[in-house]
Amino acid sequence: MQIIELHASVTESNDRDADALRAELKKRGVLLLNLMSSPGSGKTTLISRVIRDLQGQVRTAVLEADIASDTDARRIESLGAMSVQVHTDGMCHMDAGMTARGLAAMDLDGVGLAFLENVGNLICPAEFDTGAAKNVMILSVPEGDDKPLKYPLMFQTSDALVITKTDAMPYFTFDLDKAVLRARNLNPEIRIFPLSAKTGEGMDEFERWLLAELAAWRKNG
Ligand SMILES: Nc1nc2c(ncn2[C@@H]2O[C@H](COP(=O)(O)OP(=O)(O)O)[C@@H](O)[C@H]2O)c(=O)[nH]1
Ligand SMILES: [Mg+2]
Repeated sequence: MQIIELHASVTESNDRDADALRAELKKRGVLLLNLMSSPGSGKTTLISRVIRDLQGQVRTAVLEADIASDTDARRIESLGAMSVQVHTDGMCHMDAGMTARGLAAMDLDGVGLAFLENVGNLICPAEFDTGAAKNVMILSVPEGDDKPLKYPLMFQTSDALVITKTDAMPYFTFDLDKAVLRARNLNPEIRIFPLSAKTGEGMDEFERWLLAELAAWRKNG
């Protein structure tokens, strides 16, 4: 299990680093997805489910970013997928240089999907381009349907919104229509996938989207 200690990148332009990383990953045919959410909303569980469901169809690599511990990277490795744990030196987000250094520690040959599990919070990760092809925000049912009102930037910068833990819907006051409407008000283009990584309900549609995005990424250019 590899753990890398990283500090904020010192280059002057994060956007330039991000574009350079995106271009390199495009050349290699790797679709990098930046997963952002509150702690405990279900990022690692979702990635684990995708790895299991798509085993044999696509190779997956996972970059786990946390302030401490290596529990998430171990969870991913126990599924047989490649994973590296990055410690962010107390920082609440990943930048493009850190993402590039984390990915460089993995052998990406033959990898199709790469997930960056960003540091859990809904604020700073939204402000930094990591070089990912797609930003995916995860909102879980227990967090409530009002999060688009409180953290608008996260919804505005995401290409897709996964509304997870739908199996918990009977136990919480969560109005799915309201959540969808509020997210679309901020970002009319956002793709929305209600699902449960626990029961598997709704996973199909999300996984079809991932594979379609990978195919498009590899085709254009
Ligand atoms: N009921 C239910 N629990 C879930 C689901 N996804 C994740 N969890 C639980 O939520 C907790 C946090 O999940 P985790 O994947 O570690 O969240 P992360 O901090 O965002 O990576 C764990 O106890 C998971 O078992 C789901 O779809 N349904
Ligand atoms: Mg996690």
